[in-house]
Amino acid sequence: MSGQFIGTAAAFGSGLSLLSRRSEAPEPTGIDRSGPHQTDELGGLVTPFALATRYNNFYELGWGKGDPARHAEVLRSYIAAHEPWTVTFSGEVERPGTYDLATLLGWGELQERTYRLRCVEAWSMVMPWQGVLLGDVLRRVGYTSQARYVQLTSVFAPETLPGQRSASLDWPYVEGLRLDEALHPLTLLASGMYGEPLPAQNGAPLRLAVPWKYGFKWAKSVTHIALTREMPLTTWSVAAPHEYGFYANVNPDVDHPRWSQATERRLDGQGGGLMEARQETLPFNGYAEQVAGLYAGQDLRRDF
Ligand SMILES: Nc1nc2c(c(=O)[nH]1)N[C@H]1C(S)=C(S)[C@@H](COP(=O)(O)O)O[C@H]1N2
Ligand SMILES: [Mo]
Repeated sequence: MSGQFIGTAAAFGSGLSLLSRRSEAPEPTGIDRSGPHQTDELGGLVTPFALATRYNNFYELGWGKGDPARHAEVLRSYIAAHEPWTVTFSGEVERPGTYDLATLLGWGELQERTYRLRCVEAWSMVMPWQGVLLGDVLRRVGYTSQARYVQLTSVFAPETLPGQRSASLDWPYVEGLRLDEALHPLTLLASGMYGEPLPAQNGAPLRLAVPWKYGFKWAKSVTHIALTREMPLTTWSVAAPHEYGFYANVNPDVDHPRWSQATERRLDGQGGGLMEARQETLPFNGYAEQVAGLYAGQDLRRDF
């Protein structure tokens, strides 16, 4: 694969030390690191940092789009109080155990990717990410011949996170991928964005980035990764099984039961906030060339 949306750490000098210290770093505020000519490989403008950090879905921090930014300090403090952040690997793995973030980030070469994030709610952003391949991490931990799926679990701290005090969703937030999706070279565990440590509202200190799937697959603030034989439960397919499936591939031909998925509002800061014109949604969010082969022979209307 080539193109400016995929790259490694070469241009990101002190990246690794930044990554390992990221949860202690001060939160960047009001920084717009997206230059006027920075785009994804399809020419889409990178969303301003200020918008990407103020219009979020992170239900652990509230249900409004502004709530995650408003409550970010709660998660920041939680992370600081739990240094070092750890991720526990279990299930069909060769070397189960709990590993700290710096160790995990050392298991892969640092990647720089500019990805579209397409929310199932029919808005989208273009954001630059830094992280490691989930595949590199899984190969390092090792998976058994029985492993077929990966489940990722987000932070669980109901005494701290305001959204987890209500039973609005089944907490903790869980998401999953088929093993071949998890091993795909587009699938990242991101620890930074816009060249900064991941802001709390965007899923600090470590979140999934899987650009051909709807945003709800991009689990934030990951604490557990389990390899499983059976398809794991996922939060949204449990909450509303007729609306959200396990696969959740971006697909303009399969509408949400309550709205069309044919178009999206691109939040690129050009239209005065949220007034951007709609644009067409692309199959697999524009990554079909790379990932369509994963689903050969599969009925993607049934496996939505
Ligand atoms: N743990 C957790 N992860 C989550 C969510 C959430 O509510 N909780 N929301 C998802 C949804 S619906 C979207 S669109 C993206 C939004 O990511 P962003 O706020 O960084 O743009 O995060 C996803 N990851
Ligand atoms: Mo979403």
